Amino acid sequence: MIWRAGRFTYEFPGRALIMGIVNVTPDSFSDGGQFYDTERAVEHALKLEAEGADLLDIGGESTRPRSAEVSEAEELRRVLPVIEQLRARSKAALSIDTQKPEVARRALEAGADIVNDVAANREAPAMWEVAARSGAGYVLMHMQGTPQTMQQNPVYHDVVAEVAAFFADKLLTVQNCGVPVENVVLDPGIGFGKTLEHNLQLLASLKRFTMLQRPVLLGASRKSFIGKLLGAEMNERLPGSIACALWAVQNGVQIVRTHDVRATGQAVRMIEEISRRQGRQE
Ligand code: HH2
Repeated sequence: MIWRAGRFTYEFPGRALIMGIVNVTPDSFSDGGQFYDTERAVEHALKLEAEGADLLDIGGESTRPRSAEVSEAEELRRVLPVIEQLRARSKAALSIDTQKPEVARRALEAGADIVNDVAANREAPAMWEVAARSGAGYVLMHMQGTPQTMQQNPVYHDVVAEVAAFFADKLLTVQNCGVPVENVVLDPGIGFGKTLEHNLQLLASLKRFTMLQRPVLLGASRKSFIGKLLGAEMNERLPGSIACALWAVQNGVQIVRTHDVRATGQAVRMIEEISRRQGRQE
């Protein structure tokens, strides 16, 4: 299976890709304010790359539950200089994490390779038209509602079936808008309009999504469901996050989105080497 993403083409099965998170925000749920200026964001991104990130996901608007919406001008002010500098200084693939088509368009123009679309549940086609024109990779993520409303009372009849149906429906929609299927990655959107139980059910059923003939991305890093399940504060969630990453890779997920690149990358490499030998022995 091929994934085309701007300047990059990835082939799977292969080793899993590590996507490092670069939040150029004052209010992200786990690291808000830490990398909230161009220089610090760029240094952090280069550090994540040195630690083994294949992809760098740059975001200028927090999507944590009940987060404040950011204007287009402010979001552009945060992310564009970071993307421009990384395009010159980094060899990693660059992803723009945004809900706004104009931010995606300008980010791609500045050198981003991938649109990470957490709001793929919208109806308007503008984002898909931007992705179609550019040849960028496109992350199609499931969310119920919006970041402002999503955790109020998420309800599903069958969360796994509904996310699978969403993927099937949106895969057709984005292709109708001109996004080549080879550019699309699917993401069940852990924590986006989901209870603890929904998140665990989605993780337990990842094979339903990895069967769909597109690469799957998973972002569980430091999320609150880990804290809820384990009674772990934000700075205690690395073991739970790594467990999710390893489970995901063992179930066929090709891209892991994480704040903790070195630790997660090491754990993933370890399990991949062991799994490969198991395949040879059987
Ligand atoms: N999670 C977050 C943001 N973007 N994109 C994808 N594709 N998948 C995810 O699971 C995902 C995402 C939330 O994490 P973070 O960026 O650390 O927080 P915030 O949204 O508060 O900036």
